[in-house]
Amino acid sequence: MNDTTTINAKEEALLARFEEKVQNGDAIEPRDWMPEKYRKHLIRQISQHAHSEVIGMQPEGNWVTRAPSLRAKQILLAKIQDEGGHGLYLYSACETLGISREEMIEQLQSGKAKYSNIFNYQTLNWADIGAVGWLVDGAAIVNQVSLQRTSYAPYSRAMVRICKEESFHQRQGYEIMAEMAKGTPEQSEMAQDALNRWWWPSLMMFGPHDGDSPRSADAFRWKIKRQTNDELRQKFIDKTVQQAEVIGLTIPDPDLKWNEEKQCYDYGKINWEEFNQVINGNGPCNKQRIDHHKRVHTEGAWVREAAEAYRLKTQNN
Ligand code: FAQ
Repeated sequence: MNDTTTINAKEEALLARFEEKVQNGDAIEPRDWMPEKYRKHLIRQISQHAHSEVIGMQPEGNWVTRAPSLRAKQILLAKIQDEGGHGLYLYSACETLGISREEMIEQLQSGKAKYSNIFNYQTLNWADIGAVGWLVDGAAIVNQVSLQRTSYAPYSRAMVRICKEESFHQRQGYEIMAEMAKGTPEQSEMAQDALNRWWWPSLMMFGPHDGDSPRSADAFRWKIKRQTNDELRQKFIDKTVQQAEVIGLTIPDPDLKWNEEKQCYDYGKINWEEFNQVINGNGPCNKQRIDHHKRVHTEGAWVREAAEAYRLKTQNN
């Protein structure tokens, strides 16, 4: 037996052990052996998730100084800080896979790494802040609750923590929408208009339909994903249609219809051409979001340098 055969046999045994663990529903920890493809798949997904949380602070941050009351401002500030915190948990989880924060930031800023389609749309008025909380956080929760059972333990632990905070976010958005929907005719019109603009991009957040999702096969094999893009999208639609009815708003989809047999809503066609444009850098705000990230990252260099100097000083003492 030569060296290569021995190495291959060893690798195969490790792979078999890994597959068995995943199939048994055991969690994979950073110290465990894992196939390179699994590690890369996770780096892609977790880093893109982290970037989404951080870029997602921008459309909301835009409204902090224009919140209509001190209470609204405090709540919005707390929510945005939470999103920054979610980004940090996720970057840390991703670092356990052997990629540095600097590399991840470089991939985001160079356009190599994606972030959620949804944050490339403008928040035009206060009703949009309601729609983001209600729909965007609402969609994020449905996806993230499912990811709490993902096979990679640091990602799963981050999801448990994040989900607790996300439900507060969804409620603050729904409260804004409910208040506006029962306000003056102009306010209720603004709420409906925000729903009209955010509904379809929110459905796109779940990714392409199952048959068109190239990453899903590996994600299921390794139990990274537990439910398909379409299953999660359907869950979100069924929940949200009822919430819209309660506050008297109309979902902007003429094909939306309760399907008695399937016990869920049928819905209209999603514009995947728009989705592809947006995730490939050509949405209404892609350039603005990345330019802003680059500028703030450069301006914040001194904070990172100071933190590093402090770390070295305390380490040497
Ligand atoms: N946007 O084969 P699949 C939040 C890409 S957090 C952009 O189905 P996969 C909190 C996908 O990356 C929101 N790109 O891929 C908040 C792939 O391209 P790639 C973020 C998308 O990974 C609220 C290609 O299309 N949440 O909102 C999107 O199996 C308010 C093919 O797709 C997460 O990231 C999209 N929507 O499934 C913060 C959850 N969908 O990478 C602030 C974790 C697909 O090969 C304010 N991620 N693509 O170049 C996931 O669950 C999955 O990665 C999916 C995509 C479901 C997003």
